Amino acid sequence: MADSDTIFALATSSAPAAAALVRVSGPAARDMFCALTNAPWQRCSRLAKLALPAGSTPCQLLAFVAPASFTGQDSLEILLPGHPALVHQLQDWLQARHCRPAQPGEFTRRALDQGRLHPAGAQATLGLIVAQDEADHRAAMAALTGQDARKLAKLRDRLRAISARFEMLFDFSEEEHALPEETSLAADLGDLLSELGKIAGARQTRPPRAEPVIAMFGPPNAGKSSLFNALLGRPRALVSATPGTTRDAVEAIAVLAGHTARLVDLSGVGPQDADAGLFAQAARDRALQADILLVLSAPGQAVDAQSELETLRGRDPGLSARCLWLDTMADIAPPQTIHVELPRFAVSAASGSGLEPLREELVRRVMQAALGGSQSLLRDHTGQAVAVLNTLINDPQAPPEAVARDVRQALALLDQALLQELPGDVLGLIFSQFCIGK
Ligand SMILES: Nc1nc2c(ncn2[C@@H]2O[C@H](COP(=O)(O)OP(=O)(O)OP(=O)(O)O)[C@@H](O)[C@H]2O)c(=O)[nH]1
Ligand SMILES: [Mg+2]
Repeated sequence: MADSDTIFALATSSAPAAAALVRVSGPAARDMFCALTNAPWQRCSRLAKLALPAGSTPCQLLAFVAPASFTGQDSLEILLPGHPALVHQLQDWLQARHCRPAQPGEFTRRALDQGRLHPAGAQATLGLIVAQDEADHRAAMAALTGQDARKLAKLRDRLRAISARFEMLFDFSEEEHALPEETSLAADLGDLLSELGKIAGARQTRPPRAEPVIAMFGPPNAGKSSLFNALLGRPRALVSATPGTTRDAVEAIAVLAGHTARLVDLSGVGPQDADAGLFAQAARDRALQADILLVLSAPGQAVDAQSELETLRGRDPGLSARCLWLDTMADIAPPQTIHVELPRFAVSAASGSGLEPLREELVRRVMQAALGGSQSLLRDHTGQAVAVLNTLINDPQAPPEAVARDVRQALALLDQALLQELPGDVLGLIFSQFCIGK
């Protein structure tokens, strides 16, 4: 994947629309622009005509001269009528002119390679893509615009000053004037801690997963194995009308829109579970470990499914954030009218109805799980620093040398948060999660 290749990607939806935007980045962008407009290469917007098999097609060209472009390379944006056939023809046209389709995240990777984007920015861009709610969105924007980093840099300087005062205290701890200074330091540290806490965020975070686990959970005969096979695209698990068919968990790797996940089909749980609850208990344990838990309920099973969900929630109050509720067998009956406080999908493994929206939601959640809970190393490191300082502040008996050591450790964590020196494997993970065109 050399940066000397010229890459292109559709940046808008592939569905019919008023307009479509194709981005091009690399050395061939300049020649293409000059050939199409007879104009010199410069940052500008020009109208042009593309000679496509469908005929002469009007388009608007936006030229970005290196290094003043998103990728830092010569880049072109081609805006044309949003007809899928025309877009395909333009893509063929580009391939015939030494361009190749971009890999997922390749535009952002180039921006990073050319120094146009900070690793934290790349990560925040992904955070924006997978944002689940307003809070995620706000956090990703704060990271992307550098707002978090600027705030954190100031807080780190404050902590550095506090650290120096602690060191002095350590040196003069035998002296009388140490006591008022100790009180004032504790107060300053408390203030700082609450500011740092705002950046770290209150959200519970989970470590990144290479293969996020999606588990099928619900009463016997809820259609778990059928949905497992449907998502997998092949008949891996046994399906039968006899309740209690699945006993040991069945696992398989599924690729959902290019994203890898581990699907786990569990034994049925509830009043009619198999083998006096032995398999059901194993199923509940596995369900709690899932990154994404699908709670399945066939017509007539909602009360049982809900009571099982409550049992699990009793063991992990944070579980709801990882759960989706699926009303199965939508081809034979509509979803039961029961209130469920979870995102809800009506699906049919038999007819395939409702599977597409479910897949889209799963892809989003798999991307999030693959990256871990916070989607920000800056926030993760800040969170670790907050944890260190919290322990310290809650232990007033700690000897001054231990306090000074902990403050130094927190400082190092904040330095790391600001440096954002992402190891290569983390970067690879981030870019593999991007959609084409980003
Ligand atoms: N009409 C219809 N029938 C379905 C659908 N999904 C599953 N079934 C049927 O429901 C029965 C149970 O399906 P399974 O997928 O084996 O259910 P399960 O939840 O894995 O059951 P256990 O392994 O016994 O817990 C089978 O007869 C399936 O053919 C569906 O979407 N529509
Ligand atoms: Mg089964």
